Amino acid sequence: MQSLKHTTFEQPEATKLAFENDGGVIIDNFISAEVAAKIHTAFVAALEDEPWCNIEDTDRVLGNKFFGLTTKRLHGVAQYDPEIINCLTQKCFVQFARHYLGEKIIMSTGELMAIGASEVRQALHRDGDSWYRAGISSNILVSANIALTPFHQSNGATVVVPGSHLWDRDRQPENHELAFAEMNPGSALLYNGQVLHGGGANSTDTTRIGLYFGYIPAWLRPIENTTKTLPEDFLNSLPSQTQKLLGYCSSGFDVVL
Ligand SMILES: O=C(O)CCC(=O)C(=O)O
Repeated sequence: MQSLKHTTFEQPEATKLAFENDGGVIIDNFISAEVAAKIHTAFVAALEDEPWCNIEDTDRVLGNKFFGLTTKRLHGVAQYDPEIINCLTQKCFVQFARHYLGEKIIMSTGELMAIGASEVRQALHRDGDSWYRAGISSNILVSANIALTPFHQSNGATVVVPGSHLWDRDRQPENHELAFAEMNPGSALLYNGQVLHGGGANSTDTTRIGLYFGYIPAWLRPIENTTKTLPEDFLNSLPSQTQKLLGYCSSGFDVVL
């Protein structure tokens, strides 16, 4: 089995080295354990209301073989607690994403990812494949999965294949090439859009919860349409730079014909 390196944002060179070599690195104390607990609490009611994806409901497209069946996903996450915006706009995270994606970046999506008891391992995949058809050869995604509960191999810690962002696309990993993003609440897995990874199997009776953010270059179309997932009043209340990070800004065809 492989392991992922742990660094902090106070060690920028070690962080970049691990990210570039392995395609993923764990940032210890990305936020404090107290802030992680506060954010976790903010999601409790919404998570309870949200059904598991294994319900029989043909209107729901989320519960499928890719996402899993004993998982819950929430979007529009920024509105749940002001600390979430602080995570997203955290200087070190934004600077890190800019280093790889260019000066102008936006959030592609924010997602609460809960993996419930008895969930099986998700298929390994590359998140950058969301834009696969665009045929872009460079990495266009820097993601963070912040642990809001402990992440262990046994309860669904994200499975990562270190180095696979540099592999030929059809190379499949052997079991000994997998690593588990084991971390404490408040720590985060930072990973490259080309690295193979997936939600882990949860053999415990607890739910593992991660808060995901992905940054992309501003010229790329994000996955999440924040004007649909976040209330307009909330978006209007944010500082303009935060609005821009969330892709909420007026642009587009503005020529008067
Ligand atoms: O929850 C996780 O650890 C990762 C989930 C994931 O990679 C996905 O759903 O695309």
